[in-house]
Amino acid sequence: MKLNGQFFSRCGARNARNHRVSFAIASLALFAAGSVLNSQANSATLYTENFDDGNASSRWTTVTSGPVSSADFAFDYTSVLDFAGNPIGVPQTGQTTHTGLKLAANTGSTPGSGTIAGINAYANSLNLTTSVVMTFDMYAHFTDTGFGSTNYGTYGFYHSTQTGTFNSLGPVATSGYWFTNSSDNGTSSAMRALEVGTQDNTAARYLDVSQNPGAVTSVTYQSLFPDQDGAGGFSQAGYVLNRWVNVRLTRDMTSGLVKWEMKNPNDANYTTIYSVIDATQTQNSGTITLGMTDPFASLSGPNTYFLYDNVAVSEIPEPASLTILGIAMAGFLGVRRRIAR
Ligand SMILES: [Ca+2]
Ligand SMILES: [Ca+2]
Repeated sequence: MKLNGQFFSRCGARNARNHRVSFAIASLALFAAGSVLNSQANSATLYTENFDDGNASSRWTTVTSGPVSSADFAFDYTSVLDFAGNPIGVPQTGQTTHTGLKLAANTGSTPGSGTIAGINAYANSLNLTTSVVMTFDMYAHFTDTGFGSTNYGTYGFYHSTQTGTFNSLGPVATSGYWFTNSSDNGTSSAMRALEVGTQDNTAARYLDVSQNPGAVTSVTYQSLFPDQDGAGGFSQAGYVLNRWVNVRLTRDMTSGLVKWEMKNPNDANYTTIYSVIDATQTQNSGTITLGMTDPFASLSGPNTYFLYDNVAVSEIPEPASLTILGIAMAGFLGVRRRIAR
């Protein structure tokens, strides 16, 4: 080892042994540091989808239930207006593109006709097997007076199958962690987290100790998403209807943490909507999904749909590597102290 030789040629004989130990441990520390850095660099991003190239439909598998559901994987929202007639804008600061995924369920033009329906898109060629963070942007669009406004965004990760929709208020699908938020307060629970088909109704695990942002005690929900139209029904305090929302899902397989967070595009920090330490962790591989469900037979109008954009999945570095680095650094510093005496 040439570097080793050069290093020791400059060392006095008396301290050669200490220096050799010091150098070996320093090398280990540097190797460990390099491993961590490489690990972070290599594993930082597992998946991205911005829908901007127009070919995203080939990269996702769509499953529908109900006869009038649709997916547009190259939807241009440049000219989409909100309830007040203003452009909906973009969900990320500085974003210049306006192409995303549009999902609709139970959509039609005749109020009064309709059926409960769901649609989910699953990313192809993605198999999450480690701890990850998933982020995406969502807009629950509704400007159809006279039609049903209560719909749910449905999304999740670690789905070992690409079959099954989240239909009505429960997933037909048989795998993964699911998260679903009502666009407004049309049901008893707007925020629902599920493992496979089992909904977690432990209130303490949700923001404001409630799954219902409309409850008078749900002050954080309502300050997070303030009402935008006063007495009007196109926006209600605490609900995601008619606004861009940044969503973040976290799964840490070491601790068992499963966390669901949201924020407005201009917020500095996410707000935790739901958090649990999953002791059993039975859902340990699979892909991601984005979806929409209409849990009521009343029809959704032509301007009632969910938009998604800027999907990304990053791996959480394993803490074991950091532990190795810590041990190595402690050993290195210990030797340094002994030499200094
Ligand atoms: Ca996009
Ligand atoms: Ca309102």
